[in-house]
Amino acid sequence: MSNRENYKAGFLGIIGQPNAGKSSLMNYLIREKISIVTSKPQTTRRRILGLHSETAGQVVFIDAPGIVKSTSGLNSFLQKEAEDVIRASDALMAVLSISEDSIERNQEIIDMVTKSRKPWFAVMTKTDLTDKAHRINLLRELIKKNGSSALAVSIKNTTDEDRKLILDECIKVLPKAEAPLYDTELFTTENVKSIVEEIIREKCFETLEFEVPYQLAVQTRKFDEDAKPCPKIFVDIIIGKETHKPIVIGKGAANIKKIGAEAREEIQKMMDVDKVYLELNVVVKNNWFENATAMKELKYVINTK
Ligand SMILES: Nc1nc2c(ncn2[C@@H]2O[C@H](COP(=O)(O)OP(=O)(O)OP(=O)(O)O)[C@@H](O)[C@H]2O)c(=O)[nH]1
Ligand SMILES: [Mg+2]
Repeated sequence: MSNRENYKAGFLGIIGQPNAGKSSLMNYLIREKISIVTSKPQTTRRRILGLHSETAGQVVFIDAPGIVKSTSGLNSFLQKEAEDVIRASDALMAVLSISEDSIERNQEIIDMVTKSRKPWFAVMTKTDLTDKAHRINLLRELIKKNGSSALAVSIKNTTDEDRKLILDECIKVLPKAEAPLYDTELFTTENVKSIVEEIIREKCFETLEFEVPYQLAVQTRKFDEDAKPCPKIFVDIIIGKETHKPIVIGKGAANIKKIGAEAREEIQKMMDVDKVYLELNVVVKNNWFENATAMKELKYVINTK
């Protein structure tokens, strides 16, 4: 590794409103789909680590849930998780979407990262949305006024130059380091099992409407990677109400089949195998999202290590 003296490495928290494009941005920067993305807010529930390594340094991205305010249940976990990501990070990237309804929502994020007293910079997202283009200058001014330069990105219309500009800024705000924090060949520290669970949750989020996806969790029951002739995965889709069961299954099992088919295809790609056996089982755990013990079992618990 050249230029050891200027080598940088550290944790960069990705902070923004729900649906701002945080996970999309991380996946784009690390060139791998690690964190799930859907059109619905509050997709990301717990922190997901993504790694970018180059000669100048190593960025350990921490993709966080969007900022929500709540004092109970799963939403309170989301809030604490995002706050804990801020605490655990060496520096922060504020992700500010030009499609945000009000400038105050972006100001709120800027205030949070400023208050942390950690080095930070901002990236404006969704700049391809031409009907919102008039907000770009306003947002740029706001970011400048708060002491950061404003990088801009559209993941629908990406360029290598944008990517490099953002990655350079990420490395700039990180502390000096002797060595990388993780193996430089890795894209993530997530294990295959949790990526599989997240892929299934993504397909549920995309397929199901209203409160159903928000009261749904995914838990692996059995994961036999070495099974022959192909890996075998048994997964529980946990729902909060008995009445959600027919919705998740769908007419003639249409929804569960769709979720299974889409998830299986993506899991096969991710695991780099021709075939996986995937069995989905719908399980009711009444109001699990309001129950601390049930949430803990599903790993929706702050892990401060
Ligand atoms: N048009 C457009 N859409 C984008 C862009 N970036 C993200 N999106 C879309 O915005 C939606 C939310 O993206 P995510 O990456 O899941 O957003 P997030 O901030 O991680 O959301 P949460 O995890 O729910 O907080 C998805 O439908 C994305 O496809 C962009 O640059 N342009
Ligand atoms: Mg996300």
